[in-house]
Amino acid sequence: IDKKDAALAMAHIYVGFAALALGGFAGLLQVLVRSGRFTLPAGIGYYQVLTVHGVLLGLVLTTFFILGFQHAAISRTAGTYSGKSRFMGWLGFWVMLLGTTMAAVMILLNEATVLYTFYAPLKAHWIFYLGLTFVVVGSWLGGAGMIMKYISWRKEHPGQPGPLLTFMSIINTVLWIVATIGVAGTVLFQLLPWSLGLVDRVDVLVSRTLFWYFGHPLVYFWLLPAYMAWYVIIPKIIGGKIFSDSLARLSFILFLLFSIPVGFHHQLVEPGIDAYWKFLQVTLTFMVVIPSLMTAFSLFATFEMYGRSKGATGLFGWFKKLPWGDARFTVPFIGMVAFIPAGAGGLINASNQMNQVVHNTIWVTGHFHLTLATSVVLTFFGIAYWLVPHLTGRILTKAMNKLAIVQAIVWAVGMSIMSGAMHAVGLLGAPRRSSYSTYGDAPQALDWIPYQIAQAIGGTILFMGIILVLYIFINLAFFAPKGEEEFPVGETADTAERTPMALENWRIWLTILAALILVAYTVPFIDMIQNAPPASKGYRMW
Ligand code: HAS
Repeated sequence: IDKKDAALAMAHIYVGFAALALGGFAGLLQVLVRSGRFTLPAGIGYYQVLTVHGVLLGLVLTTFFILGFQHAAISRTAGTYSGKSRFMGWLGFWVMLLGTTMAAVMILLNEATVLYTFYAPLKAHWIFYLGLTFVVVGSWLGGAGMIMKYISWRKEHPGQPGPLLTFMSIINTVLWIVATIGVAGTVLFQLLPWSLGLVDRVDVLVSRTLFWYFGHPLVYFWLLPAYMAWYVIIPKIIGGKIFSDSLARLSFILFLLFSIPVGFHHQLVEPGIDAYWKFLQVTLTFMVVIPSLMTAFSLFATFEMYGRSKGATGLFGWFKKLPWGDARFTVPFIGMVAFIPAGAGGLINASNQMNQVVHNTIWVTGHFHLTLATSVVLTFFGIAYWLVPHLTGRILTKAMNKLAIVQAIVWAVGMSIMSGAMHAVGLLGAPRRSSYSTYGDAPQALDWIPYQIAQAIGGTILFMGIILVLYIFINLAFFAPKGEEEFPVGETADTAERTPMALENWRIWLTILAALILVAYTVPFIDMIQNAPPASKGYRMW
């Protein structure tokens, strides 16, 4: 891609990997503390370190990496950015970086130990909330740059569907913009005034609901770039074709429609929300599983078509034909395999009765270390292994390719141990987000100890994985031999149907999206506001 666009994308990716280094270290400290064998020095608190870990890895690494990747993907498939798009991209980057710095300083000063979900009643310094506001506004500016490029492409190519990777990036951007309205609402109207002392109390239920209106689509904002790689990039890397352009687009549209009106599945045990609305949102949650099943189907089809074209026979003969020695394929593939148990865990979480068992246990932490920290993050690493050299004008050498495969195996082993132990001990009732000294040393908790130690072992192996990926990243960014690394973009299979233009009719999809959000949230919000007890009673208010 164009050098100036490459610089914009790389700027985001540098910040993402810096967050990985610091956030990963915080993760190591955490599993050690939870094992009960280690105490943090200098009076640093467990929850402070947990906040550093969650914010840096869950919010900073993801948002910066995703925006960087999407800028590159759009520039590659829709063409070089105009001056205006690039300006918006840079403006967004600097505003986000300013916001991140403000929030990070407050966390390090222990003025914002509110975890990565930061909803009330935990309260942070106002600078933290202002920083978050800048991060969100910055991401909107960057997103606006992408949308401007897409609009100009469509004007130049009337009657044609946008390039698939660009279309997918725009879906993810729209999803992000609609989702962040919720978090902007709670930050601007509740948390900022409260932390500035302008109001005494805030309604915690409203704060949590606005957060989860954002918090669930957030996880698909993380997932969709991985799906972009699985749908569009992996077929090219293995030498095959995309099974169907229309299927890929439809699955992204379904994510846009169904990922937002489902936040209540994080609030199933919460009083103050009528069971009817929880039921409705759980039903919608099961709808958002469908595009993932479509993705699994499409991936198997791509692999099988490719394998058969190479002479594979039998039901699974294609498996042997895949390019196992190529890190650009193998690393994300390990992520795909992890997504099968990870997704199954999600279905358990979403089932009302089973949620009563797992909610607020460390099972949930196990779930998102398989989804986000394995499927998504390994795919991001797999992307970085060709994207970083592509952007810096270098190549992925054979030695780095091998090391990248070793890295992914180390990661998979560490994560299987850590996340497996989290799932298991969660079923024994071990709570999430609690320091060893909060519950772990109680006699009733003795059964948990072996699992906590397994978590520490898994977490330590994972930390080695982080050191390896950082080593590879620094090599690819600064030291690998100069050359041209391909930005792979797959073509659609000849057998696929033509893509209907209705799939790119934003009027239809945005109308359905607005209708679904209104149906899922209007009455519950009216209920919350009408039934809120007077502030003087204190209930639900802090
Ligand atoms: Fe989740 C909690 C439900 C997916 C992340 N989730 C969380 C939290 C996070 C998170 C961070 O309903 C904790 C939030 C907090 O701090 O409190 N989740 C789901 C459901 C799905 C799901 C139904 N989650 C994700 C993804 C995440 C993520 C993706 C991040 C990226 N989750 C929940 C619920 C809770 C929750 C409840 C609240 C729990 C509570 O009580 O607090 C679904 O989207 C999953 C669908 C996935 C599939 C799998 C498809 C498989 C594919 C791979 C194909 C493989 C191939 C290769 C082709 C159905 C596509 C195979 C080759 C071979 C040879 C085998």
